[in-house]
Amino acid sequence: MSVVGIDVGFQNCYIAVARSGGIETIANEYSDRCTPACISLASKNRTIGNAAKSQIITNFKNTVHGFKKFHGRAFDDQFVQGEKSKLPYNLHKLDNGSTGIKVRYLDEDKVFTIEQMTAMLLTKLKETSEHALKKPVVDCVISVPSFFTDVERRSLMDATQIAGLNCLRLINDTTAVALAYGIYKQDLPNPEEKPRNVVFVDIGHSSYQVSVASFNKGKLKVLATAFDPYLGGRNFDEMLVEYFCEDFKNRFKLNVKDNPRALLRLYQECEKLKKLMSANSSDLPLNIECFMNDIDVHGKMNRAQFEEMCAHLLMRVEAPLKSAMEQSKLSRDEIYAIEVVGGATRIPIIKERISKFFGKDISTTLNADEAVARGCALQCAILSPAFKVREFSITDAVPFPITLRWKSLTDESVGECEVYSKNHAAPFSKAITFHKKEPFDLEAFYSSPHELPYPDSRIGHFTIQNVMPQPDGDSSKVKVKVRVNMHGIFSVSSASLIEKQKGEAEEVQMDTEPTVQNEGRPEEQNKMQVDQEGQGEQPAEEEQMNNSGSKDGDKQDQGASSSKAKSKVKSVDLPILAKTTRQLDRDVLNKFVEYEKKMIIQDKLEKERNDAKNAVEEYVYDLRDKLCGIYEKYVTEDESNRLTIMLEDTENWLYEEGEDQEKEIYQDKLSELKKFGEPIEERYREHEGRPRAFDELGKKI
Ligand code: ATP
Ligand code: K
Ligand code: MG
Repeated sequence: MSVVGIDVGFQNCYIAVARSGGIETIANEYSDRCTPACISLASKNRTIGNAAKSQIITNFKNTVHGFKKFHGRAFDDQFVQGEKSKLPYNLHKLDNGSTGIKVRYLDEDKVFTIEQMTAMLLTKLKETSEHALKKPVVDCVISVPSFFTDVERRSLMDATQIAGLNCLRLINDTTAVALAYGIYKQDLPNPEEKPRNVVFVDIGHSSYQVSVASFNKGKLKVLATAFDPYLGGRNFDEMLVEYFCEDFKNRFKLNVKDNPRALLRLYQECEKLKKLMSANSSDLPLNIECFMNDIDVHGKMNRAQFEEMCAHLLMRVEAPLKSAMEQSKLSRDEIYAIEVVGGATRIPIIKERISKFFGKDISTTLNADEAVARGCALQCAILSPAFKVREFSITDAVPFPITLRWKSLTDESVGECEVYSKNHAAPFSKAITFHKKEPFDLEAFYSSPHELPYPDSRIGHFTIQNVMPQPDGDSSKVKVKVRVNMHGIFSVSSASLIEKQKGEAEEVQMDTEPTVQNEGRPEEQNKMQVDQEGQGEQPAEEEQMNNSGSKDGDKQDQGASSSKAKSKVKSVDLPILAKTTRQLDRDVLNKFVEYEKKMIIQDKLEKERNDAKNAVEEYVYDLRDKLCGIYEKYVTEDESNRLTIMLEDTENWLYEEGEDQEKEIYQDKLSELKKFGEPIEERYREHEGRPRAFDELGKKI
């Protein structure tokens, strides 16, 4: 299996892999360890990553970026609508109400789902990893913002499947960073000692995440998470763009916002300026030649000015820190270190604000760009039976409380209980026991919608089927297992009818009747699912913690409501009918899987065609150079003249009717040229090679 970790950022993606030397981040074909989250669609192919980024301005309508936050969101969603007005490409409402992206691809209008867009990006990252590891890559761990809800996570999981990846875990960004921090630390307190508490801060291009984690030897536990999902580097770019739009309007009478290309250029220049200001506090220029209407524009800005105009953004730095600390119930002097990562934490005033909040210096011991990817790869290595890595257990936290409501199908009776409180350990399975005579409904939802960055608090609707009364007419005991899995996704994982027995321990007892249904998604049937219900005899486990961060998924008691039944009971599996927030049906997903494969082939063919064309062009230039260089002695003037004309014709052809031909045509063209070129090359080689061969021989003797 492959050991690969992928940080899918809003702007930048990084890959880390496990090789014999340990975990390392790898570079793509541009020798760049960062692959931009950017896809450009064209009439013959798509380009992804760096090559796509260079199309942002030239092919702005079909170059897609900044789409990560559309996962799981309805087109009518306020956030989507807000973004839509600022994007150079078109969004499109899909039949199921979700957000699609409309582009020209293969000379047709085409709408892609967000899952498909992210899958394209993942395809690229998969290929880059395969190239580095020189073997197929399927298994991987992918990062996700800690505030992503069920629907966003499910959508991302669908994307991984479309790309042909088997995501072993969606790991929260800050948890990946915590793992990268802790796993190599030799001096962590022993398990019985007071843990070391560390705050992790990740400010990327689109969002701001904080977590507090405690470390002991061999383990980490996330105590709290907090976030501002809408604060990141791009907000600072926006402020600069706004400023210069106004400035250019006044000084150059230009309406930048009416010109998408100019606006995109301004965004790029402002981002560069922002980065420069991190290193330099003096006045810095912003110059763009031929900006609009052939006008060169120039402006300037300095750090103090920048900080002043971003004051309202900087005010938002404190809240998540405060919230995370309050939730963790730790005082500031119990914090051992504050580790910051993410590109936007390079802005000096941001670092300053964080440092000021804690009253101590912040640490930047981790690689700000690569820590998330490295953490992902480490998690993948831990999960891989093939890779030896230090035992390290990871207990993450549930970011938003989850409530389960049950409803009788026949009468009015309802009830509810919060099954996962905020910061509850995750992944985690729970068993809930109901007493029912007939099928019942369970509805899962996030209990505090006001905390949710996502507009919809629904998680899923589960009907527990085939529930029947006991032969004596009594209610049956129905045990329902719910779970927040490795990906942070909630599910009702199983339901079973327990044969009547006396004196058993029960965790939660409910007198009303519900129903449950299972979605049966493949990734939930993976090996991490330890709480599979058997058909026959099995020990009853009322509550179980599946601390899947460690290799053996060791189980722990969860305290409070935990109890263990000693008796053996007989249980019968009950079918669950699940309707979750998942967007894509199985057959739609399969169609997308096939389509992605088709696009991969199309890209490959197009690349081969281009390579064939380039080979002709290169041969033309190379031969021409040599004809008046090293080959000069080996051709007659006549021969040389004829060939030169031929090369010129070929060059012209390449710019005219030869511009866009099938691969075979280029290959034929090349062979035709070689028919004339190769004999000359041969003569040259023979002649040049002979004395040297003698020399070699002479040396040997
Ligand atoms: P997200 O985490 O929101 O999904 P991401 O992971 O793609 O986004 P990062 O790569 O962590 O984001 O950070 C990118 C941001 O950091 C961009 O806004 C970029 O301009 C900013 N950035 C990078 N270097 C600097 C710097 N030297 N000074 C200021 N900002 C910087
Ligand atoms: K990133
Ligand atoms: Mg990031």
